[in-house]
Amino acid sequence: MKDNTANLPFRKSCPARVYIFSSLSLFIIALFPVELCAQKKSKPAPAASISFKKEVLTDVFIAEGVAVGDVNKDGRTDVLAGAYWFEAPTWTKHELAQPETFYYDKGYSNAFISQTLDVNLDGWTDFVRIGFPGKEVLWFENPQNKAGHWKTHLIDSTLGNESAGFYDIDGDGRLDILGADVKTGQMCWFKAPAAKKETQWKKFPISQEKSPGTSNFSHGLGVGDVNKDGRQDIIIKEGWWEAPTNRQQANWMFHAANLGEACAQMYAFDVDKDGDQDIITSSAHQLGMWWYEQTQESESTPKWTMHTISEQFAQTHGLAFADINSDGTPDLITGKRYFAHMGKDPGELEPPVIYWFEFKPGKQPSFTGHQIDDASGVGVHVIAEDISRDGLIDIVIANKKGVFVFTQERK
Ligand SMILES: [Ca+2]
Ligand SMILES: [Ca+2]
Ligand SMILES: [Ca+2]
Ligand SMILES: [Ca+2]
Repeated sequence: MKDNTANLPFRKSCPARVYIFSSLSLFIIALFPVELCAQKKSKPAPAASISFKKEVLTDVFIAEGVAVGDVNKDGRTDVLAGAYWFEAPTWTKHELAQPETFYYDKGYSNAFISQTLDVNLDGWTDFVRIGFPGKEVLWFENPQNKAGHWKTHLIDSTLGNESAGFYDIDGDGRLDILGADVKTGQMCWFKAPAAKKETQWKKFPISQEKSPGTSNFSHGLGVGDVNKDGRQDIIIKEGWWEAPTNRQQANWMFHAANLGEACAQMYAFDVDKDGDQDIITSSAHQLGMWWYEQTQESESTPKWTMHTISEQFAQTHGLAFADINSDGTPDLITGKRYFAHMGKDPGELEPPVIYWFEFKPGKQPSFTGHQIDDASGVGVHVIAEDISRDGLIDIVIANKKGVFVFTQERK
């Protein structure tokens, strides 16, 4: 059986940043040898020994999504959200674009799922920001420690699906963008520029026109190797597209499957350890976190059976899958997306919690919830990466409550 952890869309261990900036890794190692070598090898930890130190970077609603990366090349991981970046370690706020005012009970921001990437390969990490669903996707060029707003570049004027995001679709070690062309109804991926001074992203539609999952407000999207052929497939709640050898080709084969209600990010993992991939999701606006067990209905038709993971809180519109306790298996991190529909969703006025669910796969898989906080929640995604660079996964979120860093600590 293949190592499932190799198939995660977001790498589970600490050197994620080195991976993302693979082309710069030698440079970074040369610059910060002590920093990287100081990362301790993390050991499996009981949940009772794990806690999180909360830092409030702002309590103003500026974004629904967030990104992390070393903006100023001082060897520390900074946080980027909306029109700002927050400089570690004291989280000094800097404008990177013209801010706007957003109201938590009247609407949304212009900054949804976000990511850092050295787009133009100049050695400085840039900021890529998906806007309101169906609106534009922008990247902001890092000004290399010079003052002023960052130069803004348009990647596409419209991108649909509320979980459009950043994945390495073609497996070249560099993140791409996955989302929908709402005009044609095609699922597409955008390949980041691969050469210096190149600024254009190349767009590759992979589905037929008018496919499911491709409207502005479609819910549920993820990447994972569903058929275990070593290639990352694209998953929506209506089924999955099988990645061909050449990811740039059109019309990937679609396998219809009922993977449930409107959800957030979707992950493929062999939850019950029977050798086939199952799918993990969480409800975007209602109540429920689920895994869909893959069984064989007939020789050629898989059947997907829903199992509930938790019904502790609603509006789990962002779901991360990362190894919090260092036991080698990714865990689930989610929470309530506070005021996701301006107070109209179920459980809207309950505390905006954030939880990690300790996941033990097996014939009787278990997901044990541990509360991290009750006054933040999640946005449209959750960053689960080692930002303090000690080998332990930390959590960063932006939502209508503000921007928050939760640094993992162990007793
Ligand atoms: Ca920094
Ligand atoms: Ca595959
Ligand atoms: Ca399975
Ligand atoms: Ca784990």
